[in-house]
Amino acid sequence: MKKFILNCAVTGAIHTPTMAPYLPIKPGDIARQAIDAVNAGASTVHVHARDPESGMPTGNLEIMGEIVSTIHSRCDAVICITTGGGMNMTVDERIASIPEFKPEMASCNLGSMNFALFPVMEKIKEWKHDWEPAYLEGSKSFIFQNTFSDMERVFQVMRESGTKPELEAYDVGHLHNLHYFFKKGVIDEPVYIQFVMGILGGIKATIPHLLHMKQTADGLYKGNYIFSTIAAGRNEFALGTMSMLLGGGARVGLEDNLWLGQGEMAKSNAELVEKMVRIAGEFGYEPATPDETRKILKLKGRDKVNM
Ligand code: KMH
Ligand code: ZN
Repeated sequence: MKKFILNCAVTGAIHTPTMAPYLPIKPGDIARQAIDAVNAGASTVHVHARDPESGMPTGNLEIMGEIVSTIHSRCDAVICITTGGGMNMTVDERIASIPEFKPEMASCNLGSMNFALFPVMEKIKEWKHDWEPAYLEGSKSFIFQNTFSDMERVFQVMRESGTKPELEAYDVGHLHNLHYFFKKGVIDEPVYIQFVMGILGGIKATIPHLLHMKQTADGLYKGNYIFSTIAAGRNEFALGTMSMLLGGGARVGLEDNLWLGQGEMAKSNAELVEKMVRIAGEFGYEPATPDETRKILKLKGRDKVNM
C-alpha cells in the first residue's frame, strides 16, 4: 500500500453550534473526537479551541492547554495547533499558543484575504446563540490579517519553538508570498504546503484549480515540497482523493465539512476519517502513522512539546 498523510481538523472556527449538533465544543469533546479520529486513521489533528458554554472560537490558553494535553496524553498523534484562530481574535492571540505549548506543528496562513462566511446565514432561521449571526455577518467586512510582517513573526516564533509550519495557501498568490520567505531561507525543508480550497475569498474547490495550485507549487519549489489539500464543504473527499492520487495528503474533519454524503451529516470526525480511509484503500493507499508522518515531515518529536 502507498502512504499518504491524513490530517483531521476537528472543530475549527468556521462552523457554529447551530449548524451541526455534532460539532465538538467542550475541551473534553474536542479532545475525544480528535483521539477517535486518530484511532480511525488520521496521523495529525488540527486543533482550535472554543468557549465551552457558547461554542465561540477562543484564544484562551487554558482551554487550548486542556485540549492538547488530553490528546497528547492519550494518543501519539501529531498535534497541529491553529494560528488562524477565529475572526474574533487578534494576531497576537492567534500566535500565543505556539511558545506556550511548542507543538510539533502549527498552521501558518500565507496572506491577508477576505474570508466570507455570511452566505450560509440565508439557510438558518433560528440560532442557538446570539453571537453566531453576529460573527457570520461580521465576516462581510472582515479581513483575515496575515501581512508579511505577521508572517515573519509567525515563522520566527515557530522556529524558536521548533514547530513545523503547515503553510496554508488559499490562493495562487499565497504560493508566491511563501516563495519570498523560501528564498530568504526562513523556511526549513521539507516545505509543507496545504492547499486550502473553497473559502469565499480564496480559490474555488475544483479539480482544475487544484491542478493549477499544484503546478504553480511544482514550478516554484521544483517538486521539492510536500503538500496536502483541504476542500471546504462537500468537495472534501473528491479533492482529498485527487490530492492523494497526485502524491499529496488530505485533510478531512468537521472544521471544513459537516457532510458525510448527500443530505447526511457526519456524526463525528472519526466518521469522516473512516470514509477517507475507505476511499484511499480502494486506490491502494493507506494513511501514514503518526511516526511515519514525523519522519516524512522531519518533525522534532512528541517528547519535545510542552503540553
Ligand atoms: N479553517 C481553514 C479554512 C488555520 O486554522 O490556521 C484553514 C485553517 C487555518 O485551518
Ligand atoms: Zn483551522
